[in-house]
Amino acid sequence: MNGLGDFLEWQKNLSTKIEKINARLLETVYCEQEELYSWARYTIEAGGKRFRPLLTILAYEIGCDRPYESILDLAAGYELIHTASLIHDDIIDNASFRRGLPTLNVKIGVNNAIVVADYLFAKAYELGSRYGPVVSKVMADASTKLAEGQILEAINLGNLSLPEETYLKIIENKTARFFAACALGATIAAGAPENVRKNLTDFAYNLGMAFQITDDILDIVGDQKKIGKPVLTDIRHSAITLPIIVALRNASSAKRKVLTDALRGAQDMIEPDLLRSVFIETNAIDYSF
Ligand code: GRG
Repeated sequence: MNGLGDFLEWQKNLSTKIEKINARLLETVYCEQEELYSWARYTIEAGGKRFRPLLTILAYEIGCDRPYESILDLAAGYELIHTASLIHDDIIDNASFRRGLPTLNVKIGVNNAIVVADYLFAKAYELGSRYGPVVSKVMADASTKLAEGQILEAINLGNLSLPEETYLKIIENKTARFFAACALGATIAAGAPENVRKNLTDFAYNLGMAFQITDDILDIVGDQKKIGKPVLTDIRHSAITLPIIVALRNASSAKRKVLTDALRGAQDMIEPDLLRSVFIETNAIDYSF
């Protein structure tokens, strides 16, 4: 791929790529156990942006001239790890909505949801193993970082003095390193030269950081229909994100109290518009965004 023209052409074929990713995901999770298959299908058919598999395909196509169909297994593998981790995340948060539908924990109960996620993880690593030990390790390392990021976030829930560097470490592990692994795994599979691997991996890492910060902003000002879950979900779970760190730093004491009450789980006291006004007045988010 060379230049903007090629990228625009690439974008035109996006829906075909998403259809192929979806077909590969469904083929992969097929099994004889009827309930397991239908529950795995439910999570896959719920959709999602398919950002990670698309990034995997993009990096592969930049890395070599072979057709992207040969990287679909790896792309699907990354999406399965992502989907499985969201199932676990929803269990941890006791969340009710994901991708615009009831979460698996609500639909089939926590115990079964845990097993469906475990099943998706198993299938994902099997797909990754088709590209050899080096690519498999890249995939496994990304999962390790995902777990580290999740735990670092969990132990800091409600920590009103969370340093910005710790927040950045959390999102690096939860999202940026995973994006970077998509690009690295794909370019290794493509046999791309070292400089191409490095540049694409760095690009994906930075994209991941920006993606997660945007995700954190959308938790405050997003549209529930577009983000697929209620707004202010993170705040209700006392997660400390970048807009919160900035707002806590800049708020007057009255506004600070509104925010700290919300973060301390005083659920009944959350008035969304009042809470949003804290972020706008403290310049923590630009509402014209
Ligand atoms: C993989 C070993 C292992 C453990 C998992 C539960 C857990 C540990 C990690 C969860 C971390 C987490 C919640 C990451 C989510 C980050 C994120 C930006 C989610 C939203 O991604 P989108 O917007 O979602 O791409 P869609 O639904 O579009 O796919």
